[in-house]
Amino acid sequence: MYWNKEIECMDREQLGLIQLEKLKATAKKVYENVPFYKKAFDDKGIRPEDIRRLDDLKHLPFTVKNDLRDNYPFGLFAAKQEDIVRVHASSGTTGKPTVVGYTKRDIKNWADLMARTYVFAGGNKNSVIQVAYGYGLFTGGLGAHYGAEALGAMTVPVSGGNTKRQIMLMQDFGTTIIACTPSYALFMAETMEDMGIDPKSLKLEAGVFGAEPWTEAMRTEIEHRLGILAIDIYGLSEIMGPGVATDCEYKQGLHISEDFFLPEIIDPDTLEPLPYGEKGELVITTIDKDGIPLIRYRTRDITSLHEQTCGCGRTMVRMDKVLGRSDDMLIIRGVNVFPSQIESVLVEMADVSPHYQIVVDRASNVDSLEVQVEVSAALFSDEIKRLEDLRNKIEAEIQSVLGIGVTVTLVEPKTIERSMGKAKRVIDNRK
Ligand code: DLL
Repeated sequence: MYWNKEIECMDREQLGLIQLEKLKATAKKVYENVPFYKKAFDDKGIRPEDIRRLDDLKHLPFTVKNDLRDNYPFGLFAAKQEDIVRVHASSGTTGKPTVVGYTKRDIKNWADLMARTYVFAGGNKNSVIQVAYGYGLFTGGLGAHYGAEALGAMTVPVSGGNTKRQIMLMQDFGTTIIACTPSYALFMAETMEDMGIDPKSLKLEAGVFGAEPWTEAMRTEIEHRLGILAIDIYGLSEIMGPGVATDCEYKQGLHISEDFFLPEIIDPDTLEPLPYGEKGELVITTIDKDGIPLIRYRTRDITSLHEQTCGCGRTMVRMDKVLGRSDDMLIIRGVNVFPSQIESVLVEMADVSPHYQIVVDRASNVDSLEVQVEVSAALFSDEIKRLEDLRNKIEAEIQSVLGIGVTVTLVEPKTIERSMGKAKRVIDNRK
């Protein structure tokens, strides 16, 4: 099933022609309306008219998150303030948030792209979609909400939190699709188990999970525990919000809605574009936005792109699951570590739950990495010897994946804080 088959399965050459026209129009729009871009284009000696082929994208300037901060709050908007109907913002850990603005047409297009996403998860007008992403300045709640309405589904705007009530509503309203972060989905599964509710007794069929990195192993765990299809949805507020890319039931990477977003992968050190299949930093140019179009936005997310048509028939480029941002990469004694590498080990292990936290510290100039992970209640009350064996096994397994020694601490069930939104996996005491 498709939401817009003509676009989703379009011949790539034909798609390229549409993209080129949209790119030219976007470059002209930002050059004429955003002083920041006029200067950035002029500094590179390029004019919008110089764009003749899609490949000319590589001559355009990059945009980074700090450019939004430096132009806080509305400096990068290309539309007049009277035409902006909504703003969202992402709260960085320090300083001012980055603010994005949408015109009426942007909101309509975003809802349409989100509706496309729900169809990937098997959604249709008969679906009951429970939106458990946070509503507010975060794009998750309202983005998922407008998409569900555009699809024609019955939309349940609960936002995050109050987990027992979420579950009651799922039962009473016959929710078929749940939209939330994967870590919250896992917490919902755990809460259902505590309440003695069999997830299979619900009408739940699928989940649209994103906003944070999660591994394939975590997907299998969630699918198994909730008895649903778990779809990965990617997006970021600077580019639009949720719905930039989504995977389908083939789970072979997330289809990027290329009629709106031009993806590139670059080497983050040389800033040179990399070919399909190679891993690097995802860069996105929005080619059909009015409020805040961005040219070559450096997402910091590490992934790779694949061009082959998917088994589902869609021709749009697919990106691999994002397993981390370059900012989240830890450097421990000189070795690069992504939290997702640790997650993939833990989720595969029997007797531990997938609730974990990573604590990084430095003593006498030496970095240490501790992984705290919950064990099952049965094992926790078991003999010390078994706990010791398990701890050694996890340490050895993580060491073989990362190539560095780590300390594993087994903690009692339910001691690691549960997340209703984006999970905080890492506490870095070195900062
Ligand atoms: O997280 C938008 C969103 C809401 C996406 C709901 C999906 C669902 P931001 O708060 O701006 O926007 O955070 C964007 O989150 O650059 C990635 O690092 C990370 N991220 C988002 N989706 C995924 C995903 C929303 N599916 C940042 N897998 C991005 C891995 C993700 N990381």
